[in-house]
Order: sequence, then structure tokens, then C-alpha cells
Amino acid sequence: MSDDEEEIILSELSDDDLVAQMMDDLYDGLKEEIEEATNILLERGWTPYDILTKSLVEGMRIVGDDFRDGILFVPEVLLAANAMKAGMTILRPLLAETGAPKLGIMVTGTVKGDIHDIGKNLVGMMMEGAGFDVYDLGINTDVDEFMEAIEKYKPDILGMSALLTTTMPYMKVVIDELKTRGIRDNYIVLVGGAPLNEEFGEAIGADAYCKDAAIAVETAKELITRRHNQIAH
Ligand code: B1M
Repeated sequence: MSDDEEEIILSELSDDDLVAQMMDDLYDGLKEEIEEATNILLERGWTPYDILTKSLVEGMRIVGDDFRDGILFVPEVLLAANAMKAGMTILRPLLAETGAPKLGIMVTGTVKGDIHDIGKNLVGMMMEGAGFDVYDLGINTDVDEFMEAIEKYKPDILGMSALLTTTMPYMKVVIDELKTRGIRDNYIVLVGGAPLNEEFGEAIGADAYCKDAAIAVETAKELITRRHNQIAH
């Protein structure tokens, strides 16, 4: 650090300045700073959800824009992703700790060919917080792995994530396999990821496209309730 450069003490920043600093630090892939700032906001009474959405997700949006525009490259984005994951690691147990009654089981994974997992992980964390048991198959998940997992865990919900236009069609491969096996209607299929939209969700035969993690939770709760009501009648 040069003499005229002042060290930033994160704990001395106002909330707004701290959130702005977190976005800079995420952009620069500074994992420890993200961890420290996440803890500071928690101490100041911020909810885990607000920290996630207002600083981490928003920071990653900026990284995404600059990645798209050729200002950032894969190694830098990887560092940013690691910093984001470090913040999420702190928030995860807090989100899960709500004591919500058990609502159901979800199997989730990022589809074959795709290694993006931040969004999927975030959805998983929020679903756990809402009372779902989540079995996460990780990234690059092929149709056989999805089929094995649904046999093993007997979920209510199958959630798939894709971040690439080249991998999103694979979601249909999985849904078609459920149809071939005659078990499509046994599961609520939710899909999500930045390049998807509602029309795509409909076209591939999913039950719903979820724009973000909060919508995934809302949709899951709604569809589970509807299903229980149908079974009861
Ligand atoms: Co990638 N990448 N990337 N990348 N990357 C994108 C997706 C891209 C849009 C960037 C860009 O150009 N602007 C672009 C895709 C373009 C396209 O397909 N049209 C892209 C590319 C091109 C690539 C590579 C091909 C780059 C290369 O190698 N040349 C490569 C692909 C590798 C592969 O998968 N085979 C690649 C690699 C990577 C990294 C490894 C460096 C890293 C991933 C690290 C990781 O995930 N562990 C990375 C990142 C971080 C991104 C961006 C910048 C950020 C994604 C992210 O984490 N967002 C992304 C840009 C962008 O999306 N604008 C980009 C934050 C996250 C919270 O949001 O994932 O959208 P998101 O999840 C949201 C919702 O979408 C929804 O809820 C989440 C939370 O609110 N949701 C679901 C997501 N999944 C859901 C599932 C559900 C429900 C809701 O089911 C129930």
C-alpha cells in the first residue's frame, strides 16, 4: 500500500458504504474481505437474505456484466465466485436454522455440461431455510444421475439449473426420460438459471420456471400445497 492510500476499515463504514465496498471486493475476488463484511452486516442485524440479495447477488450481477463485455475473464470470475461462496458458507446455516416445519424433499443439480453452481446452491439454501430437505447432486449432472437420485431420495420436487444456452436444452432430456418411464407426474419439476424464461419452462414440460431463489421457494410451497390438496380430494 502506498503512503497516500488509506487502509479501509470495513467495520467503520456505514451500511451503504460497506455494501458498495463488498461489491468492489467481490469484483476483486477478495474472499476474506467478503467474509469479514458478511459478519459485520450480520452483527448489525441484517438478515441473511438481505445480505445475499443486496450485496452478494448484486455484486455478482456486475461481475457478470463485465464478463459478458470482455472486461473480466474466467480466472477473475472464478475468484469472484469463490469470494461469493465464502459469504454464502457463512449465511447457509443461518438460513437453514429457521425451524420451519418440514415441507418436502427436493433433489437438485446443475445439468450436464454446465459447471455453474452458485445459483443452484443459493436456491438449495433458501429451500432448506423454508423447510425442505435438499439433496444436491452438484454440477454436470446427467440424466442417469437424476434418475438414480429420485429413486433413492423419493423427492417431491426435482430442481434443475442451467446457466448456458448450450446446456439448457438438457433439461428436456431429463423431463423426457421421466415421461418415458411413466413417472413424470410423480414429481414437481422446477427449472431455473439466467438464460431461461417462462416460455422455455413451458416448452420443455417443466411445472414452473423460477426466476430467482425466492420465487423457487414460493413456487415450491404453492405447488406442494396444491398437490396435497389434490391427493386429499
Ligand atoms: Co460463466 N457464463 N461461463 N462462469 N458465468 C455466464 C452464465 C454468462 C452469461 C457470462 C456472460 O457472458 N455474460 C455466459 C453464458 C452465455 C450463454 O450461454 N449465452 C458464461 C460463459 C460463456 C461461461 C463459459 C463458457 C466461459 C468460458 O469458459 N469461456 C464457462 C462455461 C463452463 C461450463 O459450465 N461448462 C463459464 C465459467 C464460469 C466460471 C467457472 C468462471 C464461473 C462459475 C463458478 C461457479 O458457479 N462455481 C462463472 C460465472 C460466475 C458466471 C456469471 C458471471 C455469474 C453466474 C452466477 O453465479 N450468478 C454468469 C453471468 C450471469 O449470469 N449474468 C456467467 C449469480 C447467481 C446467484 O445467479 O446463477 O442466475 P444465477 O441463479 C439465480 C437464478 O437464475 C435462479 O435463482 C438463482 C438465485 O437467485 N436459479 C434457479 C438458478 N438456478 C436455479 C434452479 C432452480 C430455480 C432457480 O431450480 C429449482
